Amino acid sequence: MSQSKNNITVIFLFVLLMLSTSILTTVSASDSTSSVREYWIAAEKVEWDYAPSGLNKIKPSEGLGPWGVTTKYIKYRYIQYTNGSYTTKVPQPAWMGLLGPQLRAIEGDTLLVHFKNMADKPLSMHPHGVRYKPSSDGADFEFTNEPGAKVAPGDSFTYKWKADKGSAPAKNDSSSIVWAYHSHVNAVEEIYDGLIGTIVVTKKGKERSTDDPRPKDVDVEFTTLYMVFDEEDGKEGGLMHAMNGYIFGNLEGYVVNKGDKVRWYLIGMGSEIDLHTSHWHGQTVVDQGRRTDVVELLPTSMKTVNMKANNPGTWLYHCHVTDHITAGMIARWTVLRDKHD
Ligand SMILES: [Cu+2]
Repeated sequence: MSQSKNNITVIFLFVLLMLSTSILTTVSASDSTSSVREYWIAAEKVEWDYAPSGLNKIKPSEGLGPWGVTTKYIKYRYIQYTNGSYTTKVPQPAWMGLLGPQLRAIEGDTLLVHFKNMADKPLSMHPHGVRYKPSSDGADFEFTNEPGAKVAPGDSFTYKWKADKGSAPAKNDSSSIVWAYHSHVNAVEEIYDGLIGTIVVTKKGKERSTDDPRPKDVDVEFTTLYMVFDEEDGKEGGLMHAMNGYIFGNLEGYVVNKGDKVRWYLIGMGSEIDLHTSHWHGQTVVDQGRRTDVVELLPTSMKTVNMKANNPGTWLYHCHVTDHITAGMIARWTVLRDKHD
């Protein structure tokens, strides 16, 4: 009798062990499908030059006009560091210009964004598109009293943003989509300050690997922010019609190889004058299934379009609003020839 009781106990313990193993396996499986991605970002006060060459690189004979009287202004920027010691900056490609670092997530991931205010006024980080609690909204301090909504100079705050299903590409989207983030203590002032960057969310299963969240179905990704920075209270020479903070062809580095699948992330920002129409010479793009070579951007539009680069050459790439062409919202991009051309 005592033997049979022992057998029952052994069987019971065995079943319990199997159950607990299967529960543990499930938990670890769900963990392995999503990641926590950490970023260290500082806000810093910098001098910015909208035309570092000093030239109108599109029509040199015309010069920089009223916008060239001065091209240097004090701006604020989001700068990425490798870790919480904030000593080593993460380099950015030249074409990113004034843009803050591009954060990345795969659908299901959590972003832990450590923000340090190294500037001289209260600032924050407020994201579009991702899911967050009020404590990680980075806005509306006078209502919420949340510390992340107003980070004092010298202080730090960690935002927790989830790239859930509601952040990820939907049925008609590309395999990755772009969202903006910006400072939101005094949002209008701080967007013009230059405190703006992007988040790219890749659809689950479309990433290159867990460690490399870039979409696997494209070769090159570029981002362009179209915005008129108002530097002198509306005076024409201080209305800097910029692409990523550059005017008159000073934005450089949009270079691809013939055959590349290129994804363009386009952001519009600003006010009523910021009605922009992104236009490529030499190639067309597909915008959510629609073929075009002009993409409309209103303030805070966030669009993702795709291009198969197969027409070698160096081409204009600009806003097609006539007044904005005149004011220098224009750059170039290049498709390199291959040995068969
Ligand atoms: Cu424009």
